[in-house]
Amino acid sequence: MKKLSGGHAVVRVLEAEGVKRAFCVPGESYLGVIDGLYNHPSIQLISTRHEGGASFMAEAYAKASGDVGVCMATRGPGATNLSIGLHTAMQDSTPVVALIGQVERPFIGKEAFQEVDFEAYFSHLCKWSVEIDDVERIPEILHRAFYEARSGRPGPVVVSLPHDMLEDITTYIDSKPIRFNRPIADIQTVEKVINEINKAKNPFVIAGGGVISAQAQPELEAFVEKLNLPVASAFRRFNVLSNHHQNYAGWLGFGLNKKLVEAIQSSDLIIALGTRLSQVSTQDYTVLGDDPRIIQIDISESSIGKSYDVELGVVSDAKGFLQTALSVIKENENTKRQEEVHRYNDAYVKHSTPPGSKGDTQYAEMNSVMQDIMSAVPENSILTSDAGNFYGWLARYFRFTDSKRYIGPTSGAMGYGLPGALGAKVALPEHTVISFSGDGGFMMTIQELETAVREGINVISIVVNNNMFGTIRAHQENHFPGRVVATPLTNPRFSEVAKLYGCNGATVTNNEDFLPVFHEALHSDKPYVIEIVTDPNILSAGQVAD
Ligand SMILES: Cc1ncc(C[n+]2csc(CCOP(=O)(O)OP(=O)(O)O)c2C)c(N)n1
Ligand SMILES: [Mg+2]
Repeated sequence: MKKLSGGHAVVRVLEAEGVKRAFCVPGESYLGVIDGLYNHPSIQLISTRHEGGASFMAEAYAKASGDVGVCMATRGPGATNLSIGLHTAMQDSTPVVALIGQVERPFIGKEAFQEVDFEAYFSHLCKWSVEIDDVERIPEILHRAFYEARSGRPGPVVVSLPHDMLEDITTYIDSKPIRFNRPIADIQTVEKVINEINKAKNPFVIAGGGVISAQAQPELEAFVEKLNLPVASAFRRFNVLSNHHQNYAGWLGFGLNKKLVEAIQSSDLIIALGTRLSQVSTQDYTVLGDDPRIIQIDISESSIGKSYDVELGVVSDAKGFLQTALSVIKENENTKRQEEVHRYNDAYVKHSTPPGSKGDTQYAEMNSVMQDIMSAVPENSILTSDAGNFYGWLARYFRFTDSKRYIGPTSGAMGYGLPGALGAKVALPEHTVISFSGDGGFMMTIQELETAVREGINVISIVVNNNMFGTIRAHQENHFPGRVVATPLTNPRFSEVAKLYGCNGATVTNNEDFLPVFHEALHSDKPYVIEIVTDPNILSAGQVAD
């Protein structure tokens, strides 16, 4: 039993939870925690240049490592800045714990300096928000915060730490994380699902983040091979199945393949596995047709039936469900659907093959750039991205596999790409990590290049520069033709700005120059920014590819 300050007790709980990294912007209100990390032997504290960057890094770190991401910020200004990454963690079901320094207890409720009621403020944005008002309760509440972040449908938890509470002294008794099992459907329910699949004419699997977080890809692959089922990935969840697999029918999201929509609409049974069938995946709840039959399997009972009426809801961890299913399915029960599965895959392959390049020399052209990236990107790469039209080329043409992973925000948050890449690279330093951003999104978190240089986190950032908020311009042209307002941008030379930060950088204005620059970036001993100057008239991947 030791006497410890509250700040140091918080660090002891982080150690017990196995935390290896925390991302922060420091503040005086929680200096007691930061001091506990001074020269810490097992927890690396990474100071960032904006709390939005810190929360994105923690979120991407969690996705890449499978551990809980930790970020920290101070009082109202810092905590509100954290919001974007916590919102992303909520929408993406990513386990994150955010520690926030709070006003001293005697001043709470007086609208004290930078005061915000965090339990109320984050109550909708996060899975749980809690304030610790007694130093003795740090282990109990903080372990519960980690448990809440990890268990069920994972998500973000905010823990508010009053400044004076962190300075109180406690008798610290070693504590342990809460251990728990993941719910698994019983064998009768699993057999019922298989029975329904066997009875259906053309069942279709839509697989989402639940498959990725449970690391159930090998089981999904075996399951769909045995039952001959086509698989579509939910929005930005490309890694549910190798995109080279013959059962892969493509991805749901913006700019999806119309042939995939037809295939899903002609299906008489949808198996939604680890997906809540979000607005984007279903394109405003239209993709599944008017009256779909759905079996939904999800770790969280509250995700079942959230977007659609389902015929059968199965509360189960995806991996556990699939393992049970594999133990009862007989060898290759259904060969009759093979032809259809191949037809869907052919349609995906056709849609995801970039057309030949125009050979333009005034601008670099994204079809050609994507071909070059796909030809040169090493195994064990992670690609992160922002939201924006530039992402259309990545989504459409890149083939993700076990060793070529995508990490990005289903929340559609701009500014994610660069800090997301830093979080992923910190988790998996041996991997090549490449971020994709537009000029609009890159400028939202560009300052994290300093974090990258200071901490020696060598990522490659690809910035697709069309000098505008292109996605919004495209919507503007559709809905308010000829009335361009708020979407034009002027930009600095991103490659030069990168050099001023201490990175390497190059600007590419034609197709031929891209590949040599990409190779240089892959071998760079510093973070590298590749700015690609694209034709402002080509706003989406489909515009030139169809
Ligand atoms: C944080 C945030 N703010 C605003 C938006 C709305 N939005 C979506 S895409 C976009 C423009 C993106 O511009 P850019 O990054 O240059 O990519 P482009 O569409 O030009 O390829 C905007 C403003 C958003 N998704 N996220
Ligand atoms: Mg742009």
